[in-house]
Amino acid sequence: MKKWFALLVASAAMLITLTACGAETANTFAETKDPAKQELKIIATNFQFDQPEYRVKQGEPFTINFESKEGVHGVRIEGIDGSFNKSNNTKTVVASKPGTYSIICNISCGTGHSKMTAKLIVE
Ligand SMILES: [Cu+2]
Repeated sequence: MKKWFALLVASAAMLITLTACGAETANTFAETKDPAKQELKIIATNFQFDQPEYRVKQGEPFTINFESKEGVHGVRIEGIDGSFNKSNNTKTVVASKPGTYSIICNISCGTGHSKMTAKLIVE
């Protein structure tokens, strides 16, 4: 009986943590029409992004510019609505809090697709 209760408490705690994390990520970035102070330039080739980590400053609008120099790639950044590719390659957003967010290729581009990951660090 005690074990069962402990398990229930543990699962509930885990669920709360997961939900909280998701909500936090979703609220970090907001699209803005304010002039950008930084640029987040991401260049994709077969099969990698040009940097393992990208950094932007919290509270300063930044413009995302995505370019695919080789192959057909797209990019999705955790917490930022939509994705970027050749025809839709830019957006200006602002981050409200620091954190680390995953960057992934969202177009099934070939053998190295699963290795196409990077990080966006908001500092
Ligand atoms: Cu890919």
